Amino acid sequence: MTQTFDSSIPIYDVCILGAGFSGVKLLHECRKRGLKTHIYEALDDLGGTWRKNRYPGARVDSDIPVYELNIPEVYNTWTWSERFPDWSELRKYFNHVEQILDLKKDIDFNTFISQAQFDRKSGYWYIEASDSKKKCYAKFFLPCVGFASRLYKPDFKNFDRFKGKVYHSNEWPESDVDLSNKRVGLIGTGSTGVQITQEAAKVASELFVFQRTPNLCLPMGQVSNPEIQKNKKNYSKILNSRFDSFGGFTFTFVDKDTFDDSSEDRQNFYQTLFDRGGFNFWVANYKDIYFNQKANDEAYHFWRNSVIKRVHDPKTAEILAPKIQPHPFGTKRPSLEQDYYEQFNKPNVHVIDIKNDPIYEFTENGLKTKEGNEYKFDILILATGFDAVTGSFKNIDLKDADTGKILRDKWADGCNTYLGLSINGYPNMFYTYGPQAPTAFANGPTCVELQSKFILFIIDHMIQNDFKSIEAKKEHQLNYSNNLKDFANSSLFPKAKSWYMGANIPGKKIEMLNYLQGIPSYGKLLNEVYQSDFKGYEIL
Ligand code: N01
Repeated sequence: MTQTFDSSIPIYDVCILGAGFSGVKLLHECRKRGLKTHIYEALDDLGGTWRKNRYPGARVDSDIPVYELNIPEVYNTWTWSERFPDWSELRKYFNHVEQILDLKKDIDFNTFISQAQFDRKSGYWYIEASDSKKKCYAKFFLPCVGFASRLYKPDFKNFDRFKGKVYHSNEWPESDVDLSNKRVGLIGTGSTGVQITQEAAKVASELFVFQRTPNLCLPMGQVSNPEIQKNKKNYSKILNSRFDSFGGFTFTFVDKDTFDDSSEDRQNFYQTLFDRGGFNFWVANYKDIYFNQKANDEAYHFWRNSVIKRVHDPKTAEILAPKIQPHPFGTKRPSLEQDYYEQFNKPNVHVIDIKNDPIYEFTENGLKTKEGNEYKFDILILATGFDAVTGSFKNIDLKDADTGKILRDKWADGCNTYLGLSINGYPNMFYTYGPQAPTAFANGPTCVELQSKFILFIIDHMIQNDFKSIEAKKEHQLNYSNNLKDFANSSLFPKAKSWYMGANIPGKKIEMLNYLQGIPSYGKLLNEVYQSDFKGYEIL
C-alpha cells in the first residue's frame, strides 16, 4: 500500500458485512488463507436471518443436510432434531458453529455499516459504521447482507388509529408475544404468514387472516430425528450433488415435458413429488412447468384438488385454492405447510379475501374493508414481507468509486450486475446471495458455497499476482443483466406480482431480480469466467 492512511483506522485484507451463512463461510475460508479478515454485523450474534426471524412457527424450508455449512468439523459434530429445523434450533446451530470455528474474535456485532467507497489510488475500500465510531480500510469488501433484510410495511390509511399492539414478523420481540386467548389479525399469506397462521390458530381466541393472494402451499413432509444423519460419511457426496440440482437441493427437474406422460402417469408423478415433501413439487417437476401455461395448469389443478379435500367449507376452500389460478403455479414462492389448511376448519379461524374486498382503513379496534366489513382484534401481525433481493443494499450508502453516486440511486431504473456478484464502479467488491444470482430459486448454503468458491479464486489470484483492483466491465455487465431478464421474460414468472420481480413494493422497478437458469448453469458460467482468466473483468 503506497497511500497514507489514518493510522488509527484498522486495515484488513478482507472486510465482510453480515454474519449469516455467507459471512461465516467466507470468514472461515479467508482465515484458512491467512488473510486478515473482519466481519461487521448489525445484529447481536451470528445467524443472519435467524436472529430476526423468530416469529411463531419460523422454520426453514430447505431440508437438512443441504441447509447447513459444508464444513466437516461442523457437520460431523452436530445433529438436527428435525428435517426442517425451526429458528431456535438454527440459533443453537450457530452457537455450535462458533464453538467449533471460534469466529467471534473477528466480528464486531451491533455495528451497522452505513457507507463504503473504493479508492482507486490506494486500491482500498473505506468502510464506516452509522455511528461513525467503527471504520476500516479493506482490500476486498464482501457484503453478505442476505436477500431479506429490509422489511416492508404497507402504508395503510389511518394506521395510527389502531390502539392494539402491532408486530412485523421481522421485528418479533425477543421476549415473545403471548397470542393465547387474544383476537389476532394477520396481514399477509407469504411463507411467513402461513407459518404464523399454523401457530396462532392453535392459541388465539380468534384469528383473522387477511389474504390478498393465496399461497399455493406444498406439504412440508416434516420428519423428526432424520435418519440421513446416521451416516455422515455420505455427507460429502450428498453436499456435492447439490451443484447438479437446479435449486441446489438433492433433487432436480425431470428431463421430460408435462405432456410426454399419460394423464395417469402424470398424476402418479405429481403424487410422488407431493409425498417426498419439501420443494420437490416446485423444482423437481416437469421441465416445462414454468415455460408452458398449459403444463403449469396441470400442476395447478393437481395442487388444487389436493387442497380442497382438506377444507370443509366450500367457500373457504375457494378463497384458499380458487378454481381460476391466481398466478401460474410456483411463480410466487410456495410455502411449505404442515397443517395450514386444517386450521381453516376451526370455528375461530377466518380467511378474509381482501383481493375482492380490500382493506380500506384502520380503526381504533381493527380495520374496515372497502365494502364496510369491520374486523376487531387485539394484536395485528404484519407478515407483509421485504423489499427483497435489492432492498438489502438500499440501507447502505454504497458509493460509486468515480462518481460517488449511491447504488440505490443507480438501480432506481433497474438493477445491473455482472454474474450476480459484482458491479461496475465497485472494484474489489463481491456480494453473495443477492441480486441477479440464483438466490430466490436456490437453497441458500448451496448458492453461497458456489459464489464463495469463485470469490476466493479471485482473491487468491489478485494476491498471488499483487494486482491492485478487479472490476466488472460495463458491457459484460449489461450483457449478463439483459440475458438474465430476456430469459425470465420467456418464462411464466413475469405473470405473477412477486418479490422475485420486485413487484411487491409500490414504485419499485418490475424486473427479474434472480438468475432463473439454475445452479448447474450458474456454476458453469462462473467456471468459464475463471477458466478464461476472468473474462468480463478489468484487472489492474
Ligand atoms: O413475505 P412475502 P414473507 N395489503 O412477500 C401481503 C423467505 N422466508 O415474509 O401476495 C395486503 O412472500 C402479500 O400479498 P400479495 C422466503 O423466501 C422463508 O412471507 O402481494 N397484503 C403477501 O401475502 C419467502 O418467500 C421462510 O398479494 C399485503 C405477504 O403480504 C420470503 O422470505 C419463512 C400488502 C408478503 O409475503 C418472504 O416471505 C419466512 C398489502 N398492502 C420467509 N402488502 C422459510 O420458511 C403485502 N401483502 C425459510
